[in-house]
Amino acid sequence: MHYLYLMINLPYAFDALEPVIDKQTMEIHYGKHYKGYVDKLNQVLESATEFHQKSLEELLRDLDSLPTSIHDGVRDFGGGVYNHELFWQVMSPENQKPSDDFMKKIDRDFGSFDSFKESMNKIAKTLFGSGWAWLCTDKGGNLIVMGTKNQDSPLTEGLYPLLCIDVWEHAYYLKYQNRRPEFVDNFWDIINWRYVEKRYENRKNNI
Ligand code: MN3
Repeated sequence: MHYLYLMINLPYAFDALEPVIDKQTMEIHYGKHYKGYVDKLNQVLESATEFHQKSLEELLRDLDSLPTSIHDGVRDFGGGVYNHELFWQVMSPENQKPSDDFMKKIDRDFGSFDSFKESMNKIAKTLFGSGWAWLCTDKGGNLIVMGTKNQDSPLTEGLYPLLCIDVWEHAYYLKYQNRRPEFVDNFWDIINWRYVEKRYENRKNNI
C-alpha cells in the first residue's frame, strides 16, 4: 500500500499527561484509534491519485466538492486523522495559562475566560454520542465555540480549529468510565495554550 499519510509522533510520553489522562488510554488512543484512521485514510485515497497533492486541510475544507467515491471516507477517516493530530498537539504536561494577548481576545468574544470555559464545557459535557468540542476562529479572527458529531471537522464549515476536546468514550472511558464531565473539567489542566495561540497567529494562511 502507498502510505500517503504517516502518523505524527506524540510530542510527549504516553504517561506524560497523567493523572488527567492515563498511560493506557493514551497508548490505545494513539496506537489503535488514531493509527486506524491513518490506515483507513490511506486506503480511501490510494487510487484517488488526483487528490494526492492536496493537503488534508484542503480536502476537509473542500469536502463538498469531493467525488462520492472518497467523500465519506475523507470526512470520517481524514477528519479522524486531522482531529487527533490537533488533539495531540493542544495537550501538554505543563500547566499553561493563556497569554495576556490571547486572554484579551477571549474577553472580547466571550465576556470572560469563565464564560468561555462554561460554553466549551457545556458543549463537551452534553454533546450526544461521539464527537468533539472546539474553539475555532473565523476569517475575521473572531473566536467561536462549537461541537461536531463523529469526526466532522470545523474546516468543512469554513472555520479554523484552534483547540479541541475529544469526547468519544475511547478518550476517557478506561479512567473515568461514564464520568465524561469529570474528564472535561480536568482537561483544562493540560491545554497547550502556546500551541493554540500559534494556530491563531497562523490562521490567516489557512482559511
Ligand atoms: Mn479519539
